[in-house]
Amino acid sequence: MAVSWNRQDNIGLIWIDNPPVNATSHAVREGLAIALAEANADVAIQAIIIACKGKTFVAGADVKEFGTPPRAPFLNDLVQLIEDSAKPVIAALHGTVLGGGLEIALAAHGRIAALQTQLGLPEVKLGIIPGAGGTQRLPRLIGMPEAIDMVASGKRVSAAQALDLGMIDRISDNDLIQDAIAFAQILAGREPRRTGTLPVREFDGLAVDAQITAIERKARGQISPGAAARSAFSAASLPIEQGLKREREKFLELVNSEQAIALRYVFAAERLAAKVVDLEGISPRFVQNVGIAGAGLMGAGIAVAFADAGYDITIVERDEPSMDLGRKRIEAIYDRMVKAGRIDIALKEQRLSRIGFHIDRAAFSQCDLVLEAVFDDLDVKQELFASLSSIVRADAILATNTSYLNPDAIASVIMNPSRFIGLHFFSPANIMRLVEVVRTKDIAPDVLAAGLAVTKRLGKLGIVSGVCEGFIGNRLFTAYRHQCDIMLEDGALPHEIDAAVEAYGFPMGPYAVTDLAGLDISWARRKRDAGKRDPAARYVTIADRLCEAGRFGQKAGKGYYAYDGGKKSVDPAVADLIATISNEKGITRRSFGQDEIMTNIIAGLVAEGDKLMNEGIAMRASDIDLVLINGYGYPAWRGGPMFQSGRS
Ligand code: 3H9
Repeated sequence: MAVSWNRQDNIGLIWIDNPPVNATSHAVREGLAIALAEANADVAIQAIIIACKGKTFVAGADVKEFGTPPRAPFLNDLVQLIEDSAKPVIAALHGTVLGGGLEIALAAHGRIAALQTQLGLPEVKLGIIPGAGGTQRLPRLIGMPEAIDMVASGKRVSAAQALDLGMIDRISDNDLIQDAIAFAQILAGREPRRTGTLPVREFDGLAVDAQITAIERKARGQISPGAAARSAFSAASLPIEQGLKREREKFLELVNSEQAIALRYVFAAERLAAKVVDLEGISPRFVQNVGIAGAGLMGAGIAVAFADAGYDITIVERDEPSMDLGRKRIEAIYDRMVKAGRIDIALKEQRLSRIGFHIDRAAFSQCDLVLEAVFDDLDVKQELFASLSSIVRADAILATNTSYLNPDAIASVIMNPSRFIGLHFFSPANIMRLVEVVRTKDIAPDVLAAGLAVTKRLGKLGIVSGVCEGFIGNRLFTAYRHQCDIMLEDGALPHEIDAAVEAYGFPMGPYAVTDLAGLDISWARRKRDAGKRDPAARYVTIADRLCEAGRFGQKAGKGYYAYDGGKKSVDPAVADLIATISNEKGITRRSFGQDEIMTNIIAGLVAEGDKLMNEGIAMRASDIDLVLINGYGYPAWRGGPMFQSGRS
């Protein structure tokens, strides 16, 4: 049964049991409404607790029901029943209290949470706004700017933060249900404190206006963050009944919007990405002690990602000065987090204490996984892995973070290549969510499963890729850049393409990105690989010519743009150079509109996506969309090129 209840002395205990995440499916809503009515009708009961079986309190409305005809009782009505209950209702929270789950809790008259609980209203990530009172009750409990921040970002807060904010009343660090019963005894027989009747604390109206404007700008075309913020803002001016009515109308308007449909696709795609047919029933090989070879920019970011996820890390650098530099890099990342208020000094120290620094590779001897983040050169990597083979345990996993080299070629020097995997992190590795989990030729199933399990524990999205030059991401990026370069040669200018791409919803256009990353590394690669190029394929020389002119990007003060005093501006010299190149090739330049630019880019991405599927490099079309969204800034609310072209 999805909902059951019993009486313990004067307390009615309602249990929701709807695995895997206790979503408020129809059976839960119906059962909860009945249980509430029965517990209220039982004269021996003075207070009611709502709690959940399994690993979490309600994690939201059932997303599988979205897009299907709604069936009463509706969640918003049920939540109102909770708030209107004559007897005090206490929500006993654990796990991830999200969306409709938090809305149930907000309507209760008391909230107690287990220590590890996380709470949030992530609806915006599904292209909707909370539809069961979240935007109206949260500001009444925690204040306007804080509530707007939560509903518009969808971020989660910890139980401790929730307590500080006033979102919950108590934390249980012992037995949640016993503590909830003790709390219920205090409220028993008292007049419930109804969240909907509370006033919204005074706030600075101008500051909140600016906050909402900033949210809308940052959303770059996505509707839900601004809509959620505005709905929360209305709590200050509208009586609760009207606020709830408007919130519901907006929810119903958005739930079947194109953006919400695309974001639901992304939600399902992310869960699908973790499912690999031949890994069913395979337990991942155990990983807790992680070795990282190299603490350059990439290695440092990777070390932070692992330390944040509770792994024990051993870093080995080639000498003392490099080791000190690596340590400083890692400390600097943590200092930035402290400065941004994301962690405190104690947490920084705790995480740093998980990382050991060494210059002798023998330090890797007890690691469960050793990942290299050294210079992307086959000889360097082969030398490293050849020596690691005799240092690490026989069952230890060996991983490469190479972006372009063939992992199977690297693995050829390893005694047992079945333990070799590619884990391709994106830079900055402690921030970027995407990791390509590369299925090498001889990989053991429990090693591939470990790659996925590790990325999940890191809070990242692992996408399985076959072996090819550049894997899924760089292949797509190359195709994307090629389309853009062709348009440059045919008549567009870098700032026009960047503007079209940014208007579409990407945070940055391709040429601004290239200037930021630097043009020199890919130039070196192009020169190295010149012999491998298909002579029949169209080759655009603009990037090479910019490099020849010393225009290596922001670090050189000039690239596709000029950077006088660090400020980006369109450079006529670049337009002249591009026009010269077009002229040399006998191309009559023409103008490109934003729609045409995007149509061409998407067509290029879809064509490369098809190739990746046909070659078996990508497992499914939706993985291709996820790589673009999480690695390259493709707007999630558009679903991705494969989704838009009807391929997934
Ligand atoms: C909402 O609440 C709207 C309301 O404001 C208003 C309504 C009127 N529904 O992620 P996992 C499934 S909107 C149905 O791998 P984890 C998921 O598909 C909702 N199913 O586990 C998967 O199934 P399968 C707001 C759901 O431990 C399985 O559970 N809430 C839902 O890594 C395990 O999922 C959210 O947006 C759902 N809501 O993470 C929360 N959620 O095994 C979204 C999950 O068949 N969910 N499933 O593939 C999450 O963030 C994570 O799933 C959670 C668990 C943190 C809960």
